[in-house]
Amino acid sequence: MKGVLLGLLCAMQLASTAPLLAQARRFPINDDESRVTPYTLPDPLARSGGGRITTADEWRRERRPELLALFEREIYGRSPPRPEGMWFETTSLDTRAYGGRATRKQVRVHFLAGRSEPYMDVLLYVPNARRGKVPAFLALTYGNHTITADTGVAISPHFLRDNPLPDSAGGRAPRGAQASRWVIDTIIARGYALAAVYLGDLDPDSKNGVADGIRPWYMARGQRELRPDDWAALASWGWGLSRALDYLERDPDVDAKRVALVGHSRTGKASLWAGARDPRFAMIIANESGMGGAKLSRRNYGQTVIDINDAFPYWFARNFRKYDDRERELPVDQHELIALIAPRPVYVAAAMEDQWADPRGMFLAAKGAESVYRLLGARSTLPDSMPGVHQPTLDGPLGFHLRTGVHDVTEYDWTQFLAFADRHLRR
Ligand code: GTR
Repeated sequence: MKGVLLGLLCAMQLASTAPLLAQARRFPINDDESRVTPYTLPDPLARSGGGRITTADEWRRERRPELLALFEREIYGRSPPRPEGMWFETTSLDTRAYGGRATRKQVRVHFLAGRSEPYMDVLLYVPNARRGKVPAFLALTYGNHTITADTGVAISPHFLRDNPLPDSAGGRAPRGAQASRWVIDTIIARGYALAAVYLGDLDPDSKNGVADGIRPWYMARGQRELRPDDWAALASWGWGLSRALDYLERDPDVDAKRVALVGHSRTGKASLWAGARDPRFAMIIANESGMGGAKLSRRNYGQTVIDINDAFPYWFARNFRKYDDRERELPVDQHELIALIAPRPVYVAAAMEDQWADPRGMFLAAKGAESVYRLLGARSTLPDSMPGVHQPTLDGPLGFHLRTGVHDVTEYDWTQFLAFADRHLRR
């Protein structure tokens, strides 16, 4: 089953079963706050060999690389470096998109020198009312054509492979099917560009999909299967985001130093990982990213490691399976993933009827990163305890909100994301 459908199904399922998570699951799932077992989080500033990190320099030189390597080895898997010989091909350009308010560009990013495959496509909308380079949001999609009704957006050949269409009219995921999640008009009007990449251009998001993605292209000679610490689907999506930024660095209209990643759910997980690895991203927005994203793995509330590894064995490195039902043995927890992004701004968003993603566990992960932000001179303004609904924290480098409603991306979410970006990305 493919991305869009799965996303919809999952949103429906979550909407209807919010208080009953435990019953429908293959593995016991806790949704009762009073049954959360006490846990101790690893201290991001504790040296593995003993002692504490006390300066920004020690963090950058010692601890950050150490933590990053742990996340890479145990959770997301190792990704290849930026490919040499990458080349970019503008496949279409229209200065009259969105009623003349935006320029639409589509750029094919070819990963290998001298050949067409493998590639991914970047869809880019740039506001026409711009003076100089603009900041941008960059996101993964379930089909670039699903985010807008704009008929000029190409349907990725990989999308057609992943979603065999019953007819040419759009079939299962017609143009604009996900448009409510993308306030493109508002983004443009507020002076931001939007860049989008279909995740299936990198990995098709299915159990036996690896052969259709880019990972086989980067296997060593003679290597037949992925090693326990090789990159998995989430890492391949995150890697693609870095490749999109490689392109944006060449685009004359985008300020590549002010690119915010924005991701929801599985793409929120991939965005956090991309932001942790690649310091060029200026800001990360992770909407309802849950398990493997901003949620603390040690908190037994909502989705667990065993559940996600069972449902999506291809999202994480094989090593992650060691922690099925053994979260406490993880050498890291997800507050340290946020800390890896410090001092760059991170926005974590949650929804009341998305207990699966553990709103409180995500808030606590952001809190758990504060010590690193402080060490790097960025003062968090998060409240001491979990805020109520519709009380966003927007000022400090760590943002958070909890809204009413289900697992989704709504206008309320974008209102906060844009406000957060205005505060931290505007000159
Ligand atoms: C669910 C998964 C969540 C989340 C979600 C999504 O099935 O359990 O962790 O990633 O999919 O991406 O919509």
